[in-house]
Amino acid sequence: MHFQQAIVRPPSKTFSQGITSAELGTPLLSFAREQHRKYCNALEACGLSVNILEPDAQFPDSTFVEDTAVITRNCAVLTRPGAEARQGEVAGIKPILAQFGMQLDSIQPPGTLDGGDICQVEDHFFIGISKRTNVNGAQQLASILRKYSSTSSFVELQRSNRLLHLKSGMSYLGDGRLVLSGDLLDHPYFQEYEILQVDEHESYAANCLRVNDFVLVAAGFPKIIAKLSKLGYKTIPLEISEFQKMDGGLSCLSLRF
Ligand code: CIR
Repeated sequence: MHFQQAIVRPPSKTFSQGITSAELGTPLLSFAREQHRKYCNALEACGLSVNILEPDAQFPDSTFVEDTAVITRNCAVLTRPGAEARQGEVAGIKPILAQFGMQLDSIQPPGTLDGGDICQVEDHFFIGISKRTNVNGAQQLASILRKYSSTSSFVELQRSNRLLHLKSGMSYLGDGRLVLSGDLLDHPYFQEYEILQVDEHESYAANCLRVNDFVLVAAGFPKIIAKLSKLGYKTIPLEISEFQKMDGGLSCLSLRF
């Protein structure tokens, strides 16, 4: 899949008041802003035009834009985030999607769905059923995708409390290759793919991001970076410690299309 555009929203002054269970300490806003700037530079280096929205202090987690929409080749689906405090973020992302002329669908109550639970593998969508995405939300997304001839399957995350979202534990690299960590490694749905196993101590790095000719990967995880390099991928390691403190990963900081 070739990406041309990204949408991001830098962290606002309320960033540290967002939801987190990481217990890694309070993020420092100046570091977070700097890390976010470098993230945007990396996306540009991958050939994307980066559309930067205004920071939104009303929603501390609004920098994690990926959770507010699912963008596919044919449509964009406005989500209904599972954390009530985040539901207002969706109205803030709608105008730019409309500006790009996207066909908009949306998840309705009682469905909840976070973009971080959606892992697209070519024309198939794995949808994590998590603390944030419920079965009703997943079914709504599946039926929207069906309208455009895309298929989906549901991946139950309940047995692994460790993962906030499906993509906290996996990524699709293209070329039929999945990066997987923890319980997801044994999941029957994934056995038909070539699997890159993420070491237990590097599980945070499972959320890496293939963008055109590059793979963005969290800095400080040498084993997975070595595996990616061995397969010929050009990696861009990025320091994102301040976002990790707020339970966020690389993919959740942008919407790509
Ligand atoms: C939250 O708990 O909703 C945010 N603090 C982190 C969201 C991370 N999003 C993602 O991995 N897609």
